[in-house]
Amino acid sequence: MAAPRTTTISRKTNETSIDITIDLDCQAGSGRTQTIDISTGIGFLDHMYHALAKHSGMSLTLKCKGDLWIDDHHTAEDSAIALGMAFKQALGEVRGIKRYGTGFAPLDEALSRVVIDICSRPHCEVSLNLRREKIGDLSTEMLPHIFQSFAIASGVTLHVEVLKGENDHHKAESAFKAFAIAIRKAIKRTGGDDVPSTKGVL
Ligand SMILES: [Mn+2]
Repeated sequence: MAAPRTTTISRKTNETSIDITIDLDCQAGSGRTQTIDISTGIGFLDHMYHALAKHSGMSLTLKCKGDLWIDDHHTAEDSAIALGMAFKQALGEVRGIKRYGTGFAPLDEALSRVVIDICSRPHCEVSLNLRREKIGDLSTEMLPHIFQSFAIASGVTLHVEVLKGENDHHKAESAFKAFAIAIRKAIKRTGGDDVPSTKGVL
């Protein structure tokens, strides 16, 4: 039986206070119960993290109390940083996993593609083509920033593209679902203990 890939972290600053518990191995058929409990104070952000957890097969509890009386910036940014830190910590050494993952997800007319490389080379390219200023209480400019913050904190290379779509809610949600699918594939265990790199270390 492989070691559980789960962790709990707290990240507290003058701007946000965040507690996360994550378990990467709760996909259907795993025998582990998937529990998702997200509360950031920003409804649309909760909706995106919930979709990410659900479709990646994670259990995720994420509580963020941020300075929303200023705006949504610190809460969106710091929750993504903390989630990236928790993901990296739960995954542990990059060994015995697929490493690369690709996800495509439609949501009605919208279609997104996400490619991830769990490689300790933090890099992020995002193209969402969002048109509105906000979706619910989340500024659309924070959506690329969320992907970037996660990539830097977790040390992954991440390419996120909305390939088509009209509705901004659909476009953003399809991107998070594609992200979830890419993660699910990349963290899948090979059954071995190999480091998936010609360098011998990641
Ligand atoms: Mn939705």
